Amino acid sequence: MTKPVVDYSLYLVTDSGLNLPSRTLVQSVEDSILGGVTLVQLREKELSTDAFIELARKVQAVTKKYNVPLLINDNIEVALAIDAEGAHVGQDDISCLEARKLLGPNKILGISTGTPEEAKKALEDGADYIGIGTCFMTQTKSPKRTLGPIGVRTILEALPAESSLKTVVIGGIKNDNTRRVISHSVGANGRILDGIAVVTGVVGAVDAKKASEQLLSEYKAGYDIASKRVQGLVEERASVQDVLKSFSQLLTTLREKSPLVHHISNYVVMNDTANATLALGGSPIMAPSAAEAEDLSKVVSSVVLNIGTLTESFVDCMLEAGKHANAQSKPIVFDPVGAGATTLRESTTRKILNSMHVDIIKGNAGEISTIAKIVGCDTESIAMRGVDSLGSGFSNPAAVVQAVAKRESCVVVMTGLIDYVSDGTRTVAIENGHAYQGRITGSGCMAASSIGCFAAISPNDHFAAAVAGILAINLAGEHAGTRCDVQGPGTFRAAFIDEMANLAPERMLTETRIKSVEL
Ligand code: 3NM
Ligand code: MG
Repeated sequence: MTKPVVDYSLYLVTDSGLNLPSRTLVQSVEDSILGGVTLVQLREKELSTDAFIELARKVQAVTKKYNVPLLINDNIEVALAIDAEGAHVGQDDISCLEARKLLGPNKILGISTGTPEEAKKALEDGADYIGIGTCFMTQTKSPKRTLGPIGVRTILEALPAESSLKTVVIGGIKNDNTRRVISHSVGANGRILDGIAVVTGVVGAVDAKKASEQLLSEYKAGYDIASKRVQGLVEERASVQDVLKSFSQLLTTLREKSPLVHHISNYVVMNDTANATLALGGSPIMAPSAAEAEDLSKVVSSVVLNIGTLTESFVDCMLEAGKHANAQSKPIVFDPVGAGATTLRESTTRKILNSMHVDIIKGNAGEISTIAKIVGCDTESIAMRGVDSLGSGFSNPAAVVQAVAKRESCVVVMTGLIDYVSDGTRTVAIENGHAYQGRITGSGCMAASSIGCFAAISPNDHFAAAVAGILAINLAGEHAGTRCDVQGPGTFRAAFIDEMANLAPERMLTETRIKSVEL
């Protein structure tokens, strides 16, 4: 017998304890195979070897009927007794080398891994595939920590691009996160996950067939996006010149449409960000309650997440709002205020980036630097810190912004004396602005609101939205800062809001100082 060829796309891992009482485990396995499950693992932690063999034979009757490979969790004796297609072992079980010895060369062998080192060892030890986990919190196990797509990506990147070791992700994989996990975990080495391994998402579903169909279709959609990313296939993008031309039109549209912009903001700037939104032409809704997030996602046009004055309830609300905004395809602007300052802020930033697709990230040099670290972007090699005359601390801030944007497939804005905006391909430096903006609190948060307003009316071009948002704020800053009635930060703050409302679309183009950066 030769080693079976395995399709890992949708890997069902069973759990009798979680199986709904309305059907037998065997029935639920059959239903899920009919829904598209491509590989089954029988995972029984409580059964004696004899009882395990008895159940395995029943399950095998079904998997054989549909020609789907069956793997046995942990117990090699059971795998051999029923001549299953292979086995899966955990880090605390029998070693991969031992398991291989017992199984022989023609059985499928998989091992659970949670670190790059474990993944590399699995490859050396002759595993056919690795389960990468735990991705998200799960009731099925009690994980010490979760990896998220960012952690999964780090493990994929530890593997040689050309190795034949297959990879599946496990832990909290559901219909509503599969696409993002697959598309977002693509390694810089071009590795894409070969499948998703699911327990509750199938075993706990009322209709296991339908749940499997949906999961498989989400996996395929994610794979599609991922392979386009690997091939560098990006859609045609407007040139920076065209973006600039559209800028005054965007402001006009913003005022005509007055879109609702959902803010989960902080106590210090809530009033300023709401007023800035209004002054620019949007309609702010300040709603920091998780219970409102789903309802709001249906009526708002964009979401701004700001992690200043962070509390646990803000975190819950942001995660909930992000999930629903993604589901409704509403753009998300993320303002990682003080991201590196505390453990809570750093872990929240990681959670946000892991659990939703953020469309635009806006931060200062320190915040973007923290984000670069979280997403595994090697800024040291792109631009040394501490040798820059422009105040960002990076010798080549534009390159850092572009690299983070490329890595996260989103638009990144880094504010400072000069502001940088990049979508990973197009990168610009914006020189407009006034020193007073740095002397009041909330200027940066208002910039995020401004970007949120423009993203609301430019849902398909977030780069244009970010450029327009930054330009609008900076031009208002210049107008206010040079007014003769402005005496200091206090009067500037009022004038700043006034000048946002006074922005005239037709003047905007002539005043912009923006440069395309070629890297
Ligand atoms: N192994 P669910 S997580 C069996 O991290 C298993 O190795 C994991 O269950 C690992 O799909 C996990 O219900 C449970 O979240 C996955
Ligand atoms: Mg185990």
